[in-house]
Amino acid sequence: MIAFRYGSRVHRIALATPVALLAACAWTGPGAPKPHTPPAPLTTDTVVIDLAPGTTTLAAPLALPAGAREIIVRGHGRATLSGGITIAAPNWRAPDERLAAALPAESLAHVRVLELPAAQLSRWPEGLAGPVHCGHTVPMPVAPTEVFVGGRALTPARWPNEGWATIERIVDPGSVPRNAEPDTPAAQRSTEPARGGTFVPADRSRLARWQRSGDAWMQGYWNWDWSDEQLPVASVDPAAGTVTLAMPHRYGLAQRGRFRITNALGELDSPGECWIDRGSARVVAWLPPGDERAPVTVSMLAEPMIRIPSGPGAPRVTVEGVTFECTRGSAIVGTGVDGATVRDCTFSNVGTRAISLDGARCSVTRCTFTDIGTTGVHLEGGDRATLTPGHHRVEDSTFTRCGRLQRTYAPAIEIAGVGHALIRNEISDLPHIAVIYAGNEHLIEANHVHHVVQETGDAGAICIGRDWTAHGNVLRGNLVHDIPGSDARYQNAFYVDDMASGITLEDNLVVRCNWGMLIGGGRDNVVRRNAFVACGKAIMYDARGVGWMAPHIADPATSTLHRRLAEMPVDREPWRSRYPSLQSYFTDRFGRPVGGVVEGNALLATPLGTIEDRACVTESGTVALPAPAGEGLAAECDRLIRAACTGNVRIGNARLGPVGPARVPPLTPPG
Ligand SMILES: [Ca+2]
Repeated sequence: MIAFRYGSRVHRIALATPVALLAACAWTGPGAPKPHTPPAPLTTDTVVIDLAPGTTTLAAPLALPAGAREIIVRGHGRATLSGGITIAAPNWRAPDERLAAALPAESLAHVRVLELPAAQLSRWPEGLAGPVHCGHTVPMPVAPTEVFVGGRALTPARWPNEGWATIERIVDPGSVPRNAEPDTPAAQRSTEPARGGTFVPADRSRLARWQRSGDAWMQGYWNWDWSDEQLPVASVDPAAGTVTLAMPHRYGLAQRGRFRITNALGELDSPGECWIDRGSARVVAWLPPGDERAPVTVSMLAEPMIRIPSGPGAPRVTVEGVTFECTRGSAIVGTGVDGATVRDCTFSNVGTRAISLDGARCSVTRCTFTDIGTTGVHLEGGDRATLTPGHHRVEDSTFTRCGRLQRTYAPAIEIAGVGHALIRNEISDLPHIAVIYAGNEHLIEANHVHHVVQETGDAGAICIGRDWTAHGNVLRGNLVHDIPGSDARYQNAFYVDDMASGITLEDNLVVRCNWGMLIGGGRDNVVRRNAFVACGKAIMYDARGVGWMAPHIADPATSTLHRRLAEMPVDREPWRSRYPSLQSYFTDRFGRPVGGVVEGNALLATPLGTIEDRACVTESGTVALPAPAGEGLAAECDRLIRAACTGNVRIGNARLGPVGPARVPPLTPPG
């Protein structure tokens, strides 16, 4: 099924049918089906790999032929690349006696068992994978094997079925790895052998069933509201009422923490839960109502589905119109990549990052990301020393339910380096941050972000942190709404955290958020012409550098802020001319938020908030708009959100819109 078009210097390779199972990845391997073996070396300019409608299953990354200047991977119809097993007509059966004895009695009538086909399993030599250690600062390398029914992941059997359980008492917080790190102030630094913590759950009625559930793990916000970590259970002692973890939590366990047990067969007690018996290759599940006959997919592939080539002579790669789903690893990755384009693609039920590229001029356009295990799109590029832009772009794309497995620091979009643009994306339904940016001169404009930071605190929808040299970033014309919270947990729309400096936030509209903008003590941050509607407070511009953070910037040998500033040549060009104020951060009012500007912002049914150091941060031109009474405010919020999504809005001095993906017709690939 290969079509060559030498005349036009285009080489076409067609993966024609869904039964091309595995062939796509086996061009160069032993036993590769002849029809999919590209002639080598290629001397043509462009290779087009046509994916026919239907599912092509990958047991290894899609092989891209060498020698071409350009490769286009093009999907036709609903062409899908899957990294797992598909069972179109599953034969669910009642559990056997041994399994029944391990299940909760109330589940017996509902739980069914599905044997996974050995012939298909054998294609992935690594087999079925169990839970992995992951969380904040422990990026999930590859997700566990998951089971998807009707397109949604089953939940590894857990308790509580919704939300989190609380801790009554800490017996032993365990060791605290964070205290051994080099940026911990010397007075607080300590090193001890790794030791999992022990605690007493507030509800101890289920410890006996946990004790019988081998291979159980616990996922928790064990100490801070923004640091999740999934850790294996070492032991459960029903008599003592204690649980001991097999590994320490980064910050040590705290009584204020919350947790849930997961992958515990004894907790399989509600629709949508499952447990994978890896030893006998069976899925044990209480299926969602009506899903008994739905196709089942099981994620298997640990490697990326497409690895973009790099280096001298590497082809420029375009991926368009392809659906990626059901895989344990990433969909598209590349290091040192120039000019990769991903457009009109769909990513769902991906285990880790959907796209991770480093290099220059890569773009992600009109793509949809749903139920991503960790981060949706991660892009790095550009040179900070010379402020050379990387020119990556993410635009007109939609992100829903990222951070599905790793709950914190797994945003929809993460960018680092210099000079990238995030334009007209819509991001919603996340436990933690929507966008993390680091570096310089990024443009984040006309994005629509809502219902994020749903499970965490001390976090914002769009965040940067702990860098005096973060200059030149512009966040403009974004709409952020519906982030409820409290003063105690300070959820916010825009977070310039831990003295990050040199950032401009302008013409943004913030509706129904706890706090609008939290500027954590940095210098040279400009907050102008934004509008805040029905928020708990508009702005908190604090002075933490002379407060709780003072010990963290007192010693240049341990301070992350000092280290990051020392890494940038701020006294040489182009830094010296472009960001001259950086010359005086240590000599002019060290630690204070010098150069902060709060100007021309509009408040509607929202208090301004707090500016802690008004000698350093100037406030002017704030206007309070008349607020509709009673239910009129809710209607006005809805009206403003709709208006900003569909057209141009002016409220106070802020001008923005339309936000979110441009409504353009979908790609119609050529036949
Ligand atoms: Ca359960």
